[in-house]
Amino acid sequence: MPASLNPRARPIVVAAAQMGPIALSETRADCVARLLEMMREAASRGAKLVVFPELALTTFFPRWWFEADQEVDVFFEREMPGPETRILFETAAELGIGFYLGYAELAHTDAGLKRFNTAVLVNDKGAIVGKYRKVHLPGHADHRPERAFQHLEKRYFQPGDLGFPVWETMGGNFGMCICNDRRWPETYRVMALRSVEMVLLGYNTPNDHTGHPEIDGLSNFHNQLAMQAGAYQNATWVVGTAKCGIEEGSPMIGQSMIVAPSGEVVAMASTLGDEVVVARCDLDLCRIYRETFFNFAVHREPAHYGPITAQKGPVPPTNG
Ligand code: CDV
Repeated sequence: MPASLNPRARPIVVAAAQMGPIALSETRADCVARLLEMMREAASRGAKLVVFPELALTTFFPRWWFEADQEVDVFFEREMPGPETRILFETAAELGIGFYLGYAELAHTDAGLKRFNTAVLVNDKGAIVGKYRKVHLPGHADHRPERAFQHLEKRYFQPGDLGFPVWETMGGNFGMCICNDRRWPETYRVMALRSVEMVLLGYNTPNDHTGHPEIDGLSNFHNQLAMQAGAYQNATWVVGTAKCGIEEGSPMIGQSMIVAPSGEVVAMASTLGDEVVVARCDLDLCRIYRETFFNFAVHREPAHYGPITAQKGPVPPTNG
């Protein structure tokens, strides 16, 4: 439904700022310059919120095996904002635009030093309102030198310890997740149960990583399927932003997109490079779906959903 036809419309203009490849040789300053250019373009096109990719400050380093912690630590941020990233926060405040930024986080916790695949949500005043640490880490922790590109997120990151919070800010209810999280229905459902209206997410999705060409050939389809299903079944907007193109020889999908609570894609990138896509999103559309098909309070039957939290893997069926 066009926002203009909804008397209770709460429109927000949102941008997905897709990045083409980041070379290993690119510095934080190089990446931040690219992000700033896209932030300015998003603001000039009326956006009040811009979503950047997962690990937007470095190349996708989990594709390589690093033996020593010091080798991999160069890809991690010790503070956010830090000296190189502060300009993003200052510019956001000047332009009056919020942003989502994915990065590798080196955190000093009570339990010692931890590494997370993290995103922050920054409001239109340049202040961090929320932090999310990736829960569903894909790949493997062991060395697999036979692979042209490994996927070592399970080696370099701990699973996120912050759950899936939802923040009320900038006129709406916003949640975050990161890349592989978007394939898991639990991700969206937990946030929907916290009244999310827009899920923000960044991704790096290689399409040569499974060893099954028939699956890799469906990478774009699965990308759309996961975000459209998550949006529709949970009556929420989803803004997904890729880092894409051929990065250090590894091909990654694009298709950054903005999906409505109807499940319809309202904007999608058409390149595999730096590209800003913008859409005007009526947050009140979530209410319309939540008062009809997906009225959770009326139609959900949680008494039957126990295995979802009680079990990690499947158990055999009852003998018939
Ligand atoms: N960065 C990711 O989480 N990538 C995964 C790949 C490995 C499947 C993804 O879900 O796109």
